[in-house]
Amino acid sequence: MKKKVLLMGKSGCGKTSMRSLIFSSYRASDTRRLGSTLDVEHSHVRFLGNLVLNLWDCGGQQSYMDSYLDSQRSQVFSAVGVLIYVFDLHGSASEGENDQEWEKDVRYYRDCLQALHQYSPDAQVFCLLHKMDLIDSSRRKQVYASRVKELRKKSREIAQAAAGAPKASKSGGAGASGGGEEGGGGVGGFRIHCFATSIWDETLYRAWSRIVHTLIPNVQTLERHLLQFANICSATEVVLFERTTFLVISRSSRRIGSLTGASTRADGKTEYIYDEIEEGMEGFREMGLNRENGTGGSMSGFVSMDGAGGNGSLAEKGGKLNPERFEKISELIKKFKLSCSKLQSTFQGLEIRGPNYTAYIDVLTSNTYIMVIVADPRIQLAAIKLNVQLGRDHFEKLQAINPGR
Ligand SMILES: Nc1nc2c(ncn2[C@@H]2O[C@H](COP(=O)(O)OP(=O)(O)OP(=O)(O)O)[C@@H](O)[C@H]2O)c(=O)[nH]1
Ligand SMILES: [Mg+2]
Repeated sequence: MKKKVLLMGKSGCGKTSMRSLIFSSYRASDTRRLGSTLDVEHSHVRFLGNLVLNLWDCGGQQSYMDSYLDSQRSQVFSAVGVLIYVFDLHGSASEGENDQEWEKDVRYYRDCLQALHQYSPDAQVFCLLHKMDLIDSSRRKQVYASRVKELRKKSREIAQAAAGAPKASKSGGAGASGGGEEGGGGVGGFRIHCFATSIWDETLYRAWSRIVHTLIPNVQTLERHLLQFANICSATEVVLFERTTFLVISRSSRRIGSLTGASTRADGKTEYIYDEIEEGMEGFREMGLNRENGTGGSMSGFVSMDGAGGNGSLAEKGGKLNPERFEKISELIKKFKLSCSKLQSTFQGLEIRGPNYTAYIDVLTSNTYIMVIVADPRIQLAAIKLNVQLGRDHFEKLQAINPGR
């Protein structure tokens, strides 16, 4: 099953950088030498076996943008699964002359949304408010909130205008029900999901994990089986990562009934909350400390998992679990894998034994890694390993029979 993913935004906003970090073996600092993308760069990324992401990295220079919206309109905006629109907050975050940059950006965004409405009315839209690390930490929250408010307003206006206007003829006709859906939904049109991101910390992994999460077929089934596995292992938490990107695919927790950013439905299935009104500041998280301007971007220092503190700690002060802990692990393991490959060895797995927990990361299926966290000191690591070994066939089959949507 193929899903077309459009990556758009003005030139230099960081599209190719984020793609290279997530899907290729780039470090954040490597992106400084990237050149501007010419026209559209296509790549196919196999994700979880039968899901293939057809990524369109659309060069953002003005002449290209104009051409996507005009002569290439139907070709670019047809059959889109997800539009990821990247905004460069740096340079558009302060009032005054830089507002013109932001307004121009928003105009292009609006035009793209209109085209998407016309050709792919069922597409999901993600807005990444990027380069957050370049915004003064005291202003990030306020800048994010005001920009998101404006984007939501614009998106609603476009939806309402489109709902009022007669529908343009669509090439495939797949969106014939789009107008009715918008009307019935209460909040018209696309639901836009916003995230504050930076290539220098885990926020990028968080946003992309949420994006791919919406594309994975039958992810709820996977989550159910994962919860069952957690119960069998007496594990506190079990997390599934995609093997090459290390994006979080699924997670199950026995400690916390309802996961951060997710809700558990009456039928026991877990779903992310992506409601436009409920979302609020959902996409915003305070960023890692000492990482401004990329100075602390490399994997430096020790990461505590038990709340002992320190920058990059996976627990917050007072022992409260950091909601971003899994994305932080994605980021760290990805960097660790790169370091391993520099030493011409391959990353296979990880065992961490602390006073209050045991964490074990290992390959589960041909496309996934599993992380099992056990807090019960009576559970032996050997037992966890054996359970992972015994679970492999089951999860491999589950993945294989997973029908496409
Ligand atoms: N500080 C900071 N710099 C970033 C971030 N993301 C990307 N950059 C830098 O932004 C510059 C431009 O990034 P690109 O990824 O080439 O931009 P692009 O959107 O692909 O640009 P076009 O291909 O011209 O459309 C590079 O020097 C990156 O290192 C970020 O989160 N923070
Ligand atoms: Mg580019």
